Amino acid sequence: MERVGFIGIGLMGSGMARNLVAAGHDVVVWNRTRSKAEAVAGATVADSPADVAASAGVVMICVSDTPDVRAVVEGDDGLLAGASEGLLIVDHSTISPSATVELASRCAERGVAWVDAPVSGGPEGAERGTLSVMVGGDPADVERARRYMDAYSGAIVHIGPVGSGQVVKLVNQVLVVINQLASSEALLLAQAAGVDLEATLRAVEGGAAGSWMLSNRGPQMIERDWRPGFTIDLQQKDLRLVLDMADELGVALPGTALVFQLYRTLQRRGLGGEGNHALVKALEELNGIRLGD
Ligand code: NA7
Repeated sequence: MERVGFIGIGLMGSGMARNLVAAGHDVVVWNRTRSKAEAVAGATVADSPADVAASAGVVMICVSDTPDVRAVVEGDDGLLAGASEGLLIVDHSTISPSATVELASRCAERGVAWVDAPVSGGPEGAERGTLSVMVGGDPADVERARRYMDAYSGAIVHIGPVGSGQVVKLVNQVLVVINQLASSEALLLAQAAGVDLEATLRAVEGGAAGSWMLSNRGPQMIERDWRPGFTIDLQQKDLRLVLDMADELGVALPGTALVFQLYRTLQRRGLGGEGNHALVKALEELNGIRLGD
């Protein structure tokens, strides 16, 4: 096994990096805010992405958005500044599929391989090691990456060439937000009718209407616990990517567009740092009904 680097110790990256250490890998980490990297017990902390690239054979990235991945890869002290031929970059961030293809081809010119591997399952999945990973890349690179991703993944699906993992992650986000809208409308209706919300959840989650969103975020919505598994600001970043791709392809996604607008009202109210399940607050405002009253 090669030494493995991990860049981006945020809500997702921290669980993933910890699981790499727990699986016995030799792990080197870097995070812009150094204290989060230092909190990964058993890992070595590097001074820059370039240092990570110089000492590891495979480097995972899990940072916020497309410009952030560019900065980590192509910045002055970025991965390419320290990379030698044969390095494999595995990008777990959710970013633009077309920027992914472009970055991968610039890396290829330097003999550096790229696998896009966005994840689903939230910080809970990262911590439990049960993430779903949607992978794009050359089959040999994907097999090489799989040996490390196994430490935090429940399902690793190789979709096709570089960029295809990001495309499928955007498909995933359509399902996430429409499930979130469904959960919000359903619980508000139950609230208006005066039935017990927890009993409602228990009664419906095992049937045809069940979803990960309802089972995992429904209880948080009932308790009005808005701590993020995934923030509204990051959700909007993904929906922008979804709507851009749909626009390029000439596809209408009316439900997704509606959720994007509802989240915008919450961002205007300064709630962008809350979890994506706070979507229900936009519908509470429209209806003058509040869960839990
Ligand atoms: P978080 O918890 O907001 O973490 C974001 C991470 O990205 C965090 O480690 C940030 O460092 C890092 N970051 C953000 N911008 C940069 C730049 N420009 N340079 C270096 N590092 C940066 O997000 P999640 O963990 O929930 O999600 C991460 C990705 O996975 C995202 O694409 C999701 O859509 C899926 P910081 O600690 O702020 O210094």
